[in-house]
Amino acid sequence: MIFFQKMAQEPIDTNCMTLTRWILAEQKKYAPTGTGDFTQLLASLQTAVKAVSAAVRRAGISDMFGVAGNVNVQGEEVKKLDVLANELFINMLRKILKFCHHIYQENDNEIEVETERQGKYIVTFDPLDGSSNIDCLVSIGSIFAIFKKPHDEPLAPGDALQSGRQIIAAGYALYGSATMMVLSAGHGVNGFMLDPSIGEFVLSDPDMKIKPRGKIYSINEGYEEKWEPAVKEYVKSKKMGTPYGSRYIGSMVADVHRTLKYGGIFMYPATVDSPKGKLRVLYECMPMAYIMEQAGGMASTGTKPILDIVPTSLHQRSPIFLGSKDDVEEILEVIAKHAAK
Ligand code: AHM
Repeated sequence: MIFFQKMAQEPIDTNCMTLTRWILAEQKKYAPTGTGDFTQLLASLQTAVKAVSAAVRRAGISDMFGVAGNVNVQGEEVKKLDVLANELFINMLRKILKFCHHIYQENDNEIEVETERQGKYIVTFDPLDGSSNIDCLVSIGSIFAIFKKPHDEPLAPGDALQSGRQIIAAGYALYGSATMMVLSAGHGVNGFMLDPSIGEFVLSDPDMKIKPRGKIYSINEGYEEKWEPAVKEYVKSKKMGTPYGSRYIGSMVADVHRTLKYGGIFMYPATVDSPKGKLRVLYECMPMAYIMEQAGGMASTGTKPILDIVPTSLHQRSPIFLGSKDDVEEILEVIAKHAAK
């Protein structure tokens, strides 16, 4: 039997809001007399994300999986995907000479930028989060936050150790079944889908809001024996009555994006082995907390908002509970009850 189906012709939006247009419009709206540096910084981040996305999509056939320094069948040295992503972010940011300093995950050293290149901003980023998922093709992502340089003097070590309340923009890119960039510059959250046919991010999810309560909890349950009693009690309660669904990808960007879209709670708590949790404050917890708060959700360490942390070291970690307001408040009540015992 042969079926014939007329393919529905997708209407072409000849006036779509691309991320580039949106960035320019935001600058006009909120900083009409600005120098354009911030716009250029966001545009460079966008370019880095596009380049990483392209690398992720062809990683398998380009032999970029595996260990750094691998040699491919042609005898050429192949960069591992996370090394490549890191270099792409650094080079895109460095090129524009507008940022001053960035803190990233793949190396324990900050990148110091020559004095004449120092600009007004500090960027913290994780170029390829969820790297343990690379080789099995599970979604991975990039995360970033932008702070202002706190003074006009040359940068000093520690200038990046600012409270999350000083963030001026943050976001993430998810390399999933499509590539999506979710961004906030302090006036709500917008999601842009990469349209591969034109190579542009197009506004697909305007003014994203998280539901006040969801039906999904997300945590690595393999560590249950190592959790504090409050977390054990809370997770157990989510399995009673009308149980919540359980979802855990193990890529923070993917888990947070699902939480933002469907509601619910994502948790990476402290464990006996990691009393400060696993996720890094400056380039994992804070950017995601900023997005969550801007979308009407919450993000907490268990005792205070993530954005209230003033880090004392660049690679500081924190436990994190983020997502729908009612869900996060519920676990905070359980934690407070245990603390009062
Ligand atoms: P990575 O940068 O080594 O990939 O670690 C960060 C990732 C997060 O994306 C994710 O939320 C978490 O580690 C998962 O950790 P675990 O495997 O302990 O559940």
